[in-house]
Amino acid sequence: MKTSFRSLPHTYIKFLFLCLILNTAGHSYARDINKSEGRTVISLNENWKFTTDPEKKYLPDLSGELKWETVSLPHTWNTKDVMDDKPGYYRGIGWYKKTIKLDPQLKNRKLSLYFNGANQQVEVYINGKKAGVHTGGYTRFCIPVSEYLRFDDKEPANEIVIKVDNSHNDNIPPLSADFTFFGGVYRNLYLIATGQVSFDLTDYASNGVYVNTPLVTEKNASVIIRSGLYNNSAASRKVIIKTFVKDAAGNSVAEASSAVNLKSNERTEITQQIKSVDNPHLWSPDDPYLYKVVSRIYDARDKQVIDEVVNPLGFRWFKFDPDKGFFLNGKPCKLIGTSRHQDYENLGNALPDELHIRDMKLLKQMGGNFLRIAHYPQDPVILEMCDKLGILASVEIPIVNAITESEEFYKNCREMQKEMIRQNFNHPSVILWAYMNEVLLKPKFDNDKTRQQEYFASITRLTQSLEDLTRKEDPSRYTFISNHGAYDNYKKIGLASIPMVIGWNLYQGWYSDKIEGFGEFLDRFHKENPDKPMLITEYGADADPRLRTFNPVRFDKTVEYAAFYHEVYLNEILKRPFVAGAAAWNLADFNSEQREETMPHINNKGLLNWDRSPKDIYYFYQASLLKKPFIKIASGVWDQRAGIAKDGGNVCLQMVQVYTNLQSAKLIINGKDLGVQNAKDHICEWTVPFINGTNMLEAVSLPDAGQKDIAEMEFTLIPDDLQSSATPFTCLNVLLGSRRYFVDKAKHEVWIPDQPYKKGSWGSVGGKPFRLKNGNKDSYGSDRNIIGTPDDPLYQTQQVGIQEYRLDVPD
Ligand code: GCB
Repeated sequence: MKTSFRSLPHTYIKFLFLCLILNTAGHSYARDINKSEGRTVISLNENWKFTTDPEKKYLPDLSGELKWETVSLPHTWNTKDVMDDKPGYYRGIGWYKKTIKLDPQLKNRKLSLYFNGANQQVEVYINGKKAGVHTGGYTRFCIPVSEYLRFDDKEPANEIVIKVDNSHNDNIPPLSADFTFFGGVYRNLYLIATGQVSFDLTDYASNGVYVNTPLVTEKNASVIIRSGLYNNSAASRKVIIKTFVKDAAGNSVAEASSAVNLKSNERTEITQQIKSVDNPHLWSPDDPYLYKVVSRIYDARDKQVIDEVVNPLGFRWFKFDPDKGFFLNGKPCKLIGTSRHQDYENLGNALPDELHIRDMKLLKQMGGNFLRIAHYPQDPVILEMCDKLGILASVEIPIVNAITESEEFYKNCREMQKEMIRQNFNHPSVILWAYMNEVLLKPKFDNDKTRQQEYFASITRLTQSLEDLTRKEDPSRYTFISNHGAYDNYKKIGLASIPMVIGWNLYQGWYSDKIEGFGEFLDRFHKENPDKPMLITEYGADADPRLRTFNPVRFDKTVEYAAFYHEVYLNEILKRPFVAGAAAWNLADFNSEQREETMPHINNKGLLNWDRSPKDIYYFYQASLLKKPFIKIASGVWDQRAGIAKDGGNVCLQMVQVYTNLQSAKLIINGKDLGVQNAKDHICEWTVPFINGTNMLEAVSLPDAGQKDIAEMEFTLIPDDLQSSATPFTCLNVLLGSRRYFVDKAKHEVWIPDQPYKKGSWGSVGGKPFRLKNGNKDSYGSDRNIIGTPDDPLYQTQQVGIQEYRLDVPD
């Protein structure tokens, strides 16, 4: 067979990437060398001209004074302005244009533009004519373009123009949210050429084939395959649809074949059944064994392959039990993982595939078996990786915080839900379809209670309609939504009962003050709703990696408080079987342009930093979840330290934590054995004497010393007595009015906590730390963006009302 394939999004075809874009005199010449009728997918990512259009004045004429820059896709126009000190970021129109020449042989093919995603409203123009539109920034879409294209060598070449608009639109979710709505064609774009007869690309941009496994046991499994196909030609065609179930080695283990007579311009659907695959190799997080379903259309006369798509197939069965939690393949399986946003430092949301893949590997390496894809469907490669790595997943559409009571809004929500389900239907990793997040967080009409009741009734109606739609689209999965901790409000309007599973975003000990409230909430919900399965869909605490402390308090943004918070939460989650699972908020720090705080524009609740380097707490999850032996000097992440040498000595005592899943560990510093500690909840702790300069730490697992970890830490010793000769005073950086340390890695500077003045030493006389008067926050100082510096924590705290600040420095 001479057919070549590019992997269609969300299929995982073993493919020959046929990308023939030859640059000829400034424009591209897309040529298909494949003479057979099979499918070709050509990347259209390179060489776009891009400009913004803040005045909205260039439609339809794109000539004139516009300044174009050359970009490649994935692309967003918001990478820089989301990080500057000016509030807001560009939400408006962006234009992309490109010229391509097409091989005359493509003339008899059906051509479509396939977008993996563009935020959020798109219009496509080809050679000046509008070819299609799409609404919604997070789902895929496919625009048939054959009729607008020319297939010759003449100038000018075909011009493709894409208008993208990320302006706020009341009729398109999300309306508001704690993340940035980056604009642009921020995922891959393809030109797909198929024969006139092909699998259906127009069914909400799915690949036209839906694979169901109505029965799976250890002994056998049945498969039902529903395929949509169309004949776009003027003549009727006799075709044969063959479906092969292939195992991981590529051997066909079952087949089905159907003859179909397609009339001219007919779309039809056929259903094939494979009654039994014997002794199926089951799919699970520990053993994510994948079969594939290869679907082919053959011409009945010459037996040529006309089209082919490949879908993943994993044999598994699952259920949520309200008392006992989640079961996979008949065995209890606690779902533990994270939620994930799709952006990355310096790239916004326009990521190459490798970075998406890396995130999934990091989740797996953490020991996670669950991913909440929040708050919107993400790049197709995410679910491909969940299938491959064995990560169970939920996906949701972006209805966040509030709704608009308009037919247009409801319609857009329903369309997004259908797109999401149909595009991702075949992933064995998907177990839950969701459609709302904290929709009562910002209730409208607070000053008009009667009107507010109507608004709540509209929310209930929308919930019910999305619930019905989801159950109809896919009866094989569970439905769910995520609510915030205002339980009674959700209960009152049915949002704690309509979906099959209820997700809770809980922040006791963060947004509300008592961490014990978390366990209490879980027990109350379960008691009042004994038949409703539940998941914790969010919990988290901000951790700015530059802020450290030995006195963690809520809202101090230190790594230590977040570590404490996660330790408590994970423990509470694991000890309650009725909690089916939990997704920590969030896998990595992410951009939320309107946030200020210590690291403006960043939500710091990641277990990883924005560049995906781990925070200490990531290692805690590894120690708690991994089955293979694990030991890590978690405090080793804080490798530039400073502290006070007390009583004229030449060491500073500071606590060091080691995370391990082994029984105990011993710690050695600079060759000195500090003794053995038994791990309690996977944590061992030592008080460690640091010397000035480089300190070498080694943690060794016990009883057998098979595992060890090494950390090198730079320490700046500051004498308590500034005149002391044991540790000569050189310099002092103090974080006024704060109990935190601020680590500035780039400058090799560590700022230490403030202290009251002591004779011979330094500190403030009188005064108290500045606190924001903002209600329930135990604030560390100001939570405002300090303009003109990336080092906000240095300026956000103060000791106010001091009588004097004294430093008894030597001459
Ligand atoms: C939530 C939201 C999420 C926020 C998170 C936070 O409950 O669902 O979008 O980012 O809290 O960090 O405040």
